[in-house]
Amino acid sequence: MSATPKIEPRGATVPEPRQNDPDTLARQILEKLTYSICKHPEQARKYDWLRATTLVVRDRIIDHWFASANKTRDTGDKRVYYLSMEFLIGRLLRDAINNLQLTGPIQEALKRYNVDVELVEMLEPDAALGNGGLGRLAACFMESMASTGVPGIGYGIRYVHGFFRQEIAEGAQVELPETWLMHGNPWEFERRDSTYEIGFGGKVVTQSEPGKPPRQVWRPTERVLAVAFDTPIVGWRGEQVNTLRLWSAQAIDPILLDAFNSGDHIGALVESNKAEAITRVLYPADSHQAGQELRLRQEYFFSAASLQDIIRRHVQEHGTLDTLADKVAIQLNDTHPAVSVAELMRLLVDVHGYEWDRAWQITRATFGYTNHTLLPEALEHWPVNLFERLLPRQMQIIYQINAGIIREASQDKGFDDTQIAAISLIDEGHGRRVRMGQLAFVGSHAINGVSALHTELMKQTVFRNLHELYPERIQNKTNGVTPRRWLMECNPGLTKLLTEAIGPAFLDDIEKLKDADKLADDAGFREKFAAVKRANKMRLADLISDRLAITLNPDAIFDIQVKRIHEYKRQFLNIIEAIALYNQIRAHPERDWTPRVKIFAGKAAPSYVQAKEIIHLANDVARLINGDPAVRDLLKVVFVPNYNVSLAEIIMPAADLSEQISTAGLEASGTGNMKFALNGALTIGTLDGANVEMLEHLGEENIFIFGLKADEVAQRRRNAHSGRSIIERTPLLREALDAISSGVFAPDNPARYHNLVSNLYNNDWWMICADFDAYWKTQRQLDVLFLDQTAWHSKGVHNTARIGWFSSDRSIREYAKDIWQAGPGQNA
Ligand code: HBZ
Repeated sequence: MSATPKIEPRGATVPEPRQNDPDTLARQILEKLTYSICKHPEQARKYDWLRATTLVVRDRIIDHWFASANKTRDTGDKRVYYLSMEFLIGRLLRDAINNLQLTGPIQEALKRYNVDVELVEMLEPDAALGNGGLGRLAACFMESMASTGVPGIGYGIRYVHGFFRQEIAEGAQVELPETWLMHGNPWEFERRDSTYEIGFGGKVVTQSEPGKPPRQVWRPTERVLAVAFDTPIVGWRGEQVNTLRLWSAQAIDPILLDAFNSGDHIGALVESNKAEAITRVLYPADSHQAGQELRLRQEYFFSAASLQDIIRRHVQEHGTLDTLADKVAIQLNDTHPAVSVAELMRLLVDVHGYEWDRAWQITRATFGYTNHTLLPEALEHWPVNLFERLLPRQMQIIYQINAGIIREASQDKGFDDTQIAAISLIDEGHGRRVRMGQLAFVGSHAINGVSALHTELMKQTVFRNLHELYPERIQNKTNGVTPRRWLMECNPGLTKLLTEAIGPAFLDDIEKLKDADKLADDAGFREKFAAVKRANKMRLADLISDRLAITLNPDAIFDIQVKRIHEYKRQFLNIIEAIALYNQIRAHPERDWTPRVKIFAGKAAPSYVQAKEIIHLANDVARLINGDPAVRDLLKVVFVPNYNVSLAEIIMPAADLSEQISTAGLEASGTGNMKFALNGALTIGTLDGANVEMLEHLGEENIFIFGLKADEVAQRRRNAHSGRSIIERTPLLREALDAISSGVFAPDNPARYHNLVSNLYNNDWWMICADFDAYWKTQRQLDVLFLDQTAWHSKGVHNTARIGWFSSDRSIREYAKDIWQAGPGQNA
């Protein structure tokens, strides 16, 4: 759509940058409260103070936002576009205040009105536009791009309802709609001048003009508008401000007047409801392909809108698309935006008249693709007939891309039929389907996994044949987390302690935390480190006491597993261990048990039956154990409902022990593992995902690794492993499973867990029985270690000091150099 003409201002520039002293801030907060919110301070509620404070902080961001955008435009530096179906950003106010160095001044300014900044910050709703690791990684990456000076724009969907709210009713998960936009969203700016039409359906016609090659033209039958909403993302120290641009769907005709006038008032809204449905809700499955038409519509909708926006900006600035790949890098966050490959080809060939081979060269040079999972059930593939009906021209283009790849494979590499079938973009085996992983792979110049192990397994498994065809394309980019949110903001106590001990240099370069490594041997420092941990544990204990009326012993090991609930993540193994421990404490009350609190939190996909059973079991087990005076405060089990980013910010700093116990080979990376270690927790984990590299960085004496390795898991699966014989010869395990089967935890429905348990006997696909003994022994080793607080905290200090490499700043610098050729030092 064409933009409305601009007014040419005479002599107008942007206003003077704002002052950051508490007096000015206090005055401006009052002004916003009065004139933007229309509240007298005496009537103002906490929520009004939040809004006023947000607006004052936002003004400061805007100054830098303009400057960043102008700089990139003026220098012509390459931009990075991060296409992601999910951005799990959480709250933004504290992040903005911290990165603008306004923590002290804002606190002081609000104090003048007797307002506690923390209470105000806690009212901000979480932007929960993601499911888990993948969405949170996108959020960390946005912040790190801004912090490392990479001009980046994130593109995604402005879901009206983000990730569902979880309640636990009688032990079971209940899903409730999430309504983060209920009070409006002061962080976003609607950009009506960045509105695009997105088509669906219809047909493709061939147009011939004399003297020109015939062209394919797509004539969609359905069209909706994509409207941009921009949120600023402030980098550390506030210099660079990037943009998160989220698309919202709207009908072109909000009301069908014909229908309305003939009295069909509901029918008049059909179109608008259908259009708006596209961006109404986030799909809550993180390990299963949704498979519904609406999901494919979402994927195409945001991909197509983003590409039109990118192309418009590029043509405005550079006049030609010949230079697209020199000035634009587009990263596909998993396969959800993979249809972009076909769409960019369509735009280049059909709309901008490029010849096929040249268009293909530009496309491949522009895209990069990050894979986040090897789980077969999570790999996206769409029925060809659905694809064809919704996106007929893109389907033709996919066939044409496929023909080229197959030609290359058979002619240049001599691939046989089996190899060709494996690389084909069309899966002929399961009713014809488009394989989005293959499409993303062939359309990109760089394909990356998210940890060293995961990248290796990508080469050996899902992409084995494509890797053979293009051996230089797959590379590793190990994940990272932003130390601003996951240390400075969530753990001010530890940040202060570290600053006093090693100076503030680590705030700008988190790998300088290494300077704290030697303090592991310093008794004075260790004591302070322990005191910070204890305060953080008290804060979590208070929250749990408020929300669940469970009293915790802050001197117990806080043993925490928080993440999506999934069989491969093995919360079940952890629960079985809790039951075994409970049995042992009851059987041997005279022993010197180390008190332990097992904390769980996480959401199950609403249709994932086993995951919901695991949540139910955790709650049932918690009820029984917590109610048994025989174990007093030696063992408690807690399931904290509604895990989200804000809750994670309280949980991570409070952990003594971090559970990273996935079946080896299945967790692509994990990022919670990094957050816990950064906050000084020790890890019990398998050799999976990024745990493998954490072991290298932390040293084997500072991390507790157990269990089968990825190749051993694969081998057992090939040999039809089952749990029966292990259970029969492992009394601790058998007794725990017998207890579950007996129904003691579920007197209302004793058969509730029969399926969960019988799966272990008959199959043990996730190697819970296979790893139980090693897990149990490692836990008991940790019990002993915890009694030696000096040794424990010394390892805690080593964890914090040595984990700096797992910063998303490091990840982003690697992407910038090896994949994007963008950012500081990369522009010619
Ligand atoms: O991505 C996660 C991986 O499981 C985790 O190991 C890794 O650390 C993280 C970041 O790389 N994957 C996801 O979180 N995946 C999803 O959330 C997902 C969402 C929608 C889907 C499929 C997967 O359709």
